[in-house]
Amino acid sequence: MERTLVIIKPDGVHRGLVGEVISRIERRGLRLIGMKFMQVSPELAAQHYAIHKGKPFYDGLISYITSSPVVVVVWEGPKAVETVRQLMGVTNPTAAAPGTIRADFAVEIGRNLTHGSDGPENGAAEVALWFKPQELVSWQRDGERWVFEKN
Ligand code: IDP
Ligand code: MG
Repeated sequence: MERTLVIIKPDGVHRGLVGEVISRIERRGLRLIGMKFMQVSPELAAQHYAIHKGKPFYDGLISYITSSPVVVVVWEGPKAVETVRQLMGVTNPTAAAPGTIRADFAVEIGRNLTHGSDGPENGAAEVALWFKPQELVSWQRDGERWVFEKN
């Protein structure tokens, strides 16, 4: 079972889109296993976005993600990473497919509402960075066999 980390970034929180984003992923069928509302420290932001250090948008990205609280959610499913990336749409909202979260609710790449892990290994690493093991819940939903073929 794959895991992916979703962040509803400060713009999503301020704009009242927390429920909308979670609802789209929830209705798709992924299993929720962890969630918290938190202020991101500069240290955590730097670790999370280490791959982007040195890029022109890096400083803006760190101040954006640390500017006010975010909601962080862990989802589990057979193809959790790909499923969330598809629901979010590509990084630049004006290039994202209609019907995706970024296309439906955002206009600028630097205010694109959500983060989703970009690969299964990265998903596992990001979950470990943001959550302690005891903050994640191992459970089975009623009716899960009607969403996951193997569970
Ligand atoms: P992703 O969030 O779709 O995985 P990444 O390339 O990993 O996209 O970039 C991380 C985040 O950095 C983006 O979601 C966006 O908020 C921000 N970002 C990426 N490229 C730009 C840019 O050219 N200008 C401003 N912000 C950017
Ligand atoms: Mg990324």
